[in-house]
Amino acid sequence: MRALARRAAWVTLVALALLLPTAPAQAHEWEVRMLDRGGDGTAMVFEPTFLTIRPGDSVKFVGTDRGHNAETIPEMIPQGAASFRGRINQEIVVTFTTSGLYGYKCLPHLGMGMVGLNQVGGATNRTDVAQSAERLPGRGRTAMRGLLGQVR
Ligand SMILES: [Cu+2]
Repeated sequence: MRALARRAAWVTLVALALLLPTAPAQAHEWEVRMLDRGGDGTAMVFEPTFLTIRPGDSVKFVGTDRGHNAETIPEMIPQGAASFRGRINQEIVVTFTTSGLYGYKCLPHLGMGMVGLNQVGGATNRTDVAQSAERLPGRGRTAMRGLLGQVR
């Protein structure tokens, strides 16, 4: 009787273990810091400015210095992908599920060149992003052109 009860408990445990959801395979969380000055002396930057990641990975935008945010630039994300918008000083974690290029900016410092680019899988929307980059103001435009040059 006691052995039977123990066996029933085991069967229940195994059944429960089989029902547990499995973690997504090798999804990685990256970190992008929002800085007043980058490692090479450039003012107002995201670091790293360009990231190549896999679909399912996420990026944490860290407010290392104050007065910055991270938000997608309209027309610079893949079709059907979700945009994101952090508030000033807000740390956000964004999961990228749709493949393509994601151009983003710090709203107060766009004209100073504070933009970033994430390549998620293949660069499916490269032409669209390159066209939109030409409409960015000031150093935002030149910075985004440089980032697009890193896309493979
Ligand atoms: Cu900023």
